[in-house]
Amino acid sequence: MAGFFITVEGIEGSGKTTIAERLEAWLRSRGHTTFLAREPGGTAVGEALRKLILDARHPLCVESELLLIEAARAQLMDEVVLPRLDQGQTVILDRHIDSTTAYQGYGRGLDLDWIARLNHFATRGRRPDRTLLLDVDAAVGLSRARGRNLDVPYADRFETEERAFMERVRQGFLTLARQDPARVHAVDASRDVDAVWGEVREDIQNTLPN
Ligand code: T5A
Repeated sequence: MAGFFITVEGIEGSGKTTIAERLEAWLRSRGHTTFLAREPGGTAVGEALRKLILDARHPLCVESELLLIEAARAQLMDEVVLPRLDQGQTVILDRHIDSTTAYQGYGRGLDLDWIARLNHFATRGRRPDRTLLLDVDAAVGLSRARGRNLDVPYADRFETEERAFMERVRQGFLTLARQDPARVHAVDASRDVDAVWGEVREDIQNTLPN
């Protein structure tokens, strides 16, 4: 019994969390046993690493950042994702391997081959069955994300990055979508939430095995 593995990707404020939650509720209503988690995170170890990775008070070198993200991912795959897929469940991740390629590779300039190898190592080679890339202009995404995060106790390090960085990340995601059109479906996420959700639902409806 093989489960189905969906990832939701995009820059900050593209609407990933909103869409991933709708997707999970919809799949549940159709009788799927689902599991939704965010990366980095999703396990006790992963959530502890997430705090370290996102805390602007303790700057990380880019190599440490990459390795901590991959460590959180390896834990999530081992503890949760792979066993649940083996049980036939539908797993949704809010960010996954493409975020690492886009942020640490295209955004921060780390070697793409290294990242591909680390992604493969951390996931044991299990790739998502479908990836929804919510594509939005960097300025729009950042303003949505900042609007929501004004009351956090410390600055989210990634959300203090400039627009130029986010634009490189966005172009990285779009390159990935072009390279792997059988897996990655890019959705125009500048539209209102209901329009974005409608396209996502239709795509998953057409992609899910019967
Ligand atoms: N990271 C992560 C890496 O660098 N490498 C990696 O490998 C991984 C896994 C944390 C950070 O970690 C970095 C990237 C990130 O900087 P995160 O927790 O997913 O990742 O953080 P964000 O992407 O910043 O999460 P956000 O919550 O800000 O963005 P979402 O999830 O894309 O957006 P969402 O759904 O929370 O919506 C944000 C706001 O916009 C509104 C929502 O209501 C909300 O207020 N909104 C819309 N408004 C208008 N139109 C729409 N279509 C809207 N959709 C949502």
